[in-house]
Amino acid sequence: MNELATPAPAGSEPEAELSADARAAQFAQQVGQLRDAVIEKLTYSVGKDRNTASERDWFISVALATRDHIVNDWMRSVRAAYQENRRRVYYLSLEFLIGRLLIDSLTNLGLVEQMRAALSSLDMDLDKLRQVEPDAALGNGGLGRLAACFMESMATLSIAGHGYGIRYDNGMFRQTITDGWQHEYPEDWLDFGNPWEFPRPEVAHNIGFGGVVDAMPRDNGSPARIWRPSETVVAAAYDTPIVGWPGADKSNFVNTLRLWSARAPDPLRLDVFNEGDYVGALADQVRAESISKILYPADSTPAGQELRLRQEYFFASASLQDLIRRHLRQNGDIDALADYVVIQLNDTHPAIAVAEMMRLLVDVYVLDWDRAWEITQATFCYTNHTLLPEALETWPAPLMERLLPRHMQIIYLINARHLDRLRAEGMEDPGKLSALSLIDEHHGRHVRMGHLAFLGSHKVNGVSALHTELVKQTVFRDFNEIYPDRIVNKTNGVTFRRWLLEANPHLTKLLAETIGKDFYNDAEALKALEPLATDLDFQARFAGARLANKTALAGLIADRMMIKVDPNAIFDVQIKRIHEYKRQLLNILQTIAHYNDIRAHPMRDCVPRVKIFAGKAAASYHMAKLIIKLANDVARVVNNDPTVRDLLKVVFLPNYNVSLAEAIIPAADLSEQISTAGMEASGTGNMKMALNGALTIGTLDGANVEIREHVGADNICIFGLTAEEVAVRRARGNDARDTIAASPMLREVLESIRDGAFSPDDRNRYATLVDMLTYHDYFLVTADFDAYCATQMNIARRWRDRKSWWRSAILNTARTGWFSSDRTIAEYADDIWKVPVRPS
Ligand code: 26V
Repeated sequence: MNELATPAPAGSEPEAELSADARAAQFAQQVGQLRDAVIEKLTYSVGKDRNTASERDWFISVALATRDHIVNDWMRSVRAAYQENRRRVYYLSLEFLIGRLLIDSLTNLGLVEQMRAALSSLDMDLDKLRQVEPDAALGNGGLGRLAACFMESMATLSIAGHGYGIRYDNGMFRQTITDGWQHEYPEDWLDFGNPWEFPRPEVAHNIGFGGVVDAMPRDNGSPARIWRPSETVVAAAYDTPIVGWPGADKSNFVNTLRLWSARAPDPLRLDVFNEGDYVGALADQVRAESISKILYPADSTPAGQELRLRQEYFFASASLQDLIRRHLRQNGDIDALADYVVIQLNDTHPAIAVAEMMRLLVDVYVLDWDRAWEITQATFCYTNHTLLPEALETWPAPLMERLLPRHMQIIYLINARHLDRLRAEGMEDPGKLSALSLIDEHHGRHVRMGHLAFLGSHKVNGVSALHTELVKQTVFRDFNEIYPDRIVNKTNGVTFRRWLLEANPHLTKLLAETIGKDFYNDAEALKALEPLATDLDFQARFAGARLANKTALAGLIADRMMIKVDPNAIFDVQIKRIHEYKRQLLNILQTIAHYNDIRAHPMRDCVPRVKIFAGKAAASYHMAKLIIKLANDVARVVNNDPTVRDLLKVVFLPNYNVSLAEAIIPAADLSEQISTAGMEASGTGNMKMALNGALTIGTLDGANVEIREHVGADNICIFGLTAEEVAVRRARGNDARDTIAASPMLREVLESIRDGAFSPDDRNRYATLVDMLTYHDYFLVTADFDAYCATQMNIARRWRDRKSWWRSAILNTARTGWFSSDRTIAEYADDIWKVPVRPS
């Protein structure tokens, strides 16, 4: 299936200097070596014979053979960073949504075809084996996937970057859909071992919790504080090498993702065991290890649980201890920390690191407070990823006092100094002072982690131009007035290796044949396609590559869902977490309107469409789960209605993850980015689909605004209220009843849902949902409905004019080079981190 997965083996093949014969000889030699290596791994590492090995055994052998190719480059990269005494970037993130690594690693090593040939000589198929690898799903959605793209781009740009996170035993839950309802099951990515990681049992740090803080007299008069934790957990390191795309010198830079696993200091309490309490003897171990047991599977609702705070502190403390130890080993001087270290906080999840850094500098390394604060601020930077009020983390002060008593003292002290300074500068307004305080006193004391992250950092960034503006105007308005230079924008990006070269080999091959391979190294080189946008021959080939992807996806849909879809229909795709603000509901309502229209006008010539949905709902998010049920109910009715005659199909693909995204994105014609304006910080799926030649239907939200600027207003379909209009509408109080009354189409749709047309087994199922839309339409679904439907009709018209459609699609691919995460990371490096990057 995937014989085109041939991004040039750039890593290992100095093409320009070698003759064709020499290249062929080198290729054959690599194939032979890989074949031997795979057999050796199968025999001596997996302990299996060729005849009895399962596909999983083969996958592990192939991964281990691949890993060996990474290790030399890895050691060279580590040595280079050390010898050049590079300034290091530490990316602290509770989530890394990596997906599979086999093809990713082989691509960047330039060994895809060699491995394919090696395996085929062993009667094995690389494309089959790649499917065996479980996804590393250590993230919820956009924020975690961004961290994974950033790791790859940092390696690509030869930045000495280290990722720090948690090695969850169970990542994002596995979603099944039964009878239309979502069910969650634990995910088991580690069950058969993880061939990419290196356990580092010698790298372990003690993490304290609870206890008391003692004051001890010191020579200089001010007492030293000694924290005596009541509980200690050990953080044990596991390293995964992250290979970058090769640079101009053809070498691969390799960075480390270090994930922490929690251990009890003692495996069991022997005294308790000896008394016969076998379960009690293990209690400490269970409690300690629960910290790295499971990823919090919510993407915005506050966790509000002690375990989440324990996770945050556990990984923040382990990471700071680790990086300080590395710094001291190399530079010896804690005072110079900020010269050699920059720490990026991925959202507020690691924000407790600000207080931990102060504790380490003041209590352990005995720096005076002011100097410690200078170093802390010069070291940290913070990225905000959401304005949703429910996602802005706060922790109850009593919980913090109990779990992290010394940190709470430090936070109070940071706050006192901060407020004193504001007062000294003339701020008197108690309302302003209370808004700027690290402590929210409104409904029981809470620590505002966003405020702590802001104050402790020298740069704070939003993730798209619009989002950054809104960050300045809303959550950090008062801070922005006081520190006007601190907030900057860094529009997100995605790694083109995974999201174009690996996910879409058909298109990649066509592009390489047409404009050469420059875009492998520099995404902006895709611009060379622009003149071909109206070339009918190229259009046909472009459409052909896309049709191959759509046919493959149709096969996947048939296999998994037993639904037959026509690859020539418009593939209209909405794939992302299920959330009211992302408005899957708007899409479903329009689907029903379209269905009604087909039935009302059976003779009308209509463009065939396949509506494809995928995404997970947080387990406790009832409305999101009801939206999934509605999508499935609508799918059942529409797909089984013979009057629809295949003009409309609705598919909800279960268990959305990185690998499923890789199958869907290259096959999307239409990319749904329809959030309530002002609510989607950036989006990154929008970039991936545009890059692969989909047209976007979207609101002026997040990075859609910049996608429009880049691809041109003619090549994107924008509709709906703007962020400003949303704010005005909400301020004046939005009453959907008038809107519904004014739209016969919407009325009909809502009535059919309310009357149980899609839930004959439970006619009341959607009563609350319709009520919500009628009386509390906070996300303005009804307000944007007519504009959305009109835009969808316009899209059908555009689809009929295929020449114009392909022109727009090609221009989307040609003009989205700017959305490469290499560009984003180069901006971070230049503007925030102050580290050099290797030219492509
Ligand atoms: C918040 C929480 C709250 C507590 C429970 C666990 C949890 C996990 C994650 C989050 C953060 C959600 C924020 C997020 O994912 N933002 C997304 O970030 C993307 C990358 O910048 C961006 O493209 C999306 O627009 C934005 O929604």
